[in-house]
Amino acid sequence: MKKKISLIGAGQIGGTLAHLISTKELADVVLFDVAEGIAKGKALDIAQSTAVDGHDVNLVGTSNYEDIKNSDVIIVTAGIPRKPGMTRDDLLSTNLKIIKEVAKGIKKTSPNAFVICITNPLDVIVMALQKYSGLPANKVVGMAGVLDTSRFKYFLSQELKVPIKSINSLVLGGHGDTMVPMPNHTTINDKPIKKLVSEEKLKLIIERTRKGGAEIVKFLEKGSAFYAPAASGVDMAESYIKNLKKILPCAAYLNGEYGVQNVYAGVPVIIGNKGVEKIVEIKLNSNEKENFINSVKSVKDLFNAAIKIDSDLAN
Ligand code: TXD
Repeated sequence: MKKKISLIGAGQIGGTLAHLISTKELADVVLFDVAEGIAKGKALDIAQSTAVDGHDVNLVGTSNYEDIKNSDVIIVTAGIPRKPGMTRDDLLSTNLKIIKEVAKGIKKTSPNAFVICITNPLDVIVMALQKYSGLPANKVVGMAGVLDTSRFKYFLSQELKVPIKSINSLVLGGHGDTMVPMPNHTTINDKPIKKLVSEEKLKLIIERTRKGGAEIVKFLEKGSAFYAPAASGVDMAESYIKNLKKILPCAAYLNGEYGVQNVYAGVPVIIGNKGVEKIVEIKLNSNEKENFINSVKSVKDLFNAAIKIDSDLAN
């Protein structure tokens, strides 16, 4: 039986998600947006592209939540992106209101879906989405670590002129300046990165990874990154739909893991057909632990700001 992926938000990332899902024939697609014309236009355009390579995928564009009924996966990008000079946190109040509406639509039509949130500020928005929707925490996850890790790997591959496939790494913590790239958990052809790159160079690459989103926002002037975020979201959706049980760095609900309680943070998780099936606890040295806790603190601080905007989140 063909799976159904609904994309809430048919903007830059939503449209790219739809196209990637269609070229991979991963599932039928519903593109949902309050700007119905954007959803319908992109769905029709991508549907017409399936004839070129004979991809067997149905695409629908809509602004009616009834059309997302019984989705297997829902990927949420509804919201506004950053403009140059804005931080991800500047998007909080606008995107919080949007996500409350989206959560209502999901709860009503697809309470059994696996929900991947992409909207920024990611760690707080995914936490709000889970609270507003009431879906089980293991079925609501945030996409950030896969993107941040792909940026980190790309910069390393450029520096060392090695194929990206030869690099294993992960980035933990929040999606923002406090993210925690993990050089001690980074290898190239199984060789520890610290034996291949100078400390100075590694620091620069880590800094560029932290600012990876802002670098693209500056170039684009209008809008933010969308190809790599979409590819990252599809990687997570595919692991769920095909039960691949991939270990992926995602914003997941922690309930004691890593010594952290009742907050979403970027950690390695196993994604299979039950959703987040396991939080993978890796050994952190004191510096990594400190950085991780710092990152979690910034998420908690911003969530407290979210509660000030909407006290419904306090429950
Ligand atoms: O790694 C990550 N998680 C980040 C996330 C990487 C890059 C971008 N990140 C964030 O994703 C970005 O800061 C935004 O908050 C979201 C979506 O970014 P995108 O570039 O796709 O934004 P667009 O092109 O503005 O698309 C947003 C769409 C747009 O078409 C609006 O009409 C629609 O969202 N929108 C809504 N859809 C449904 N329901 C409501 N209420 C709604 N409001 C706006």
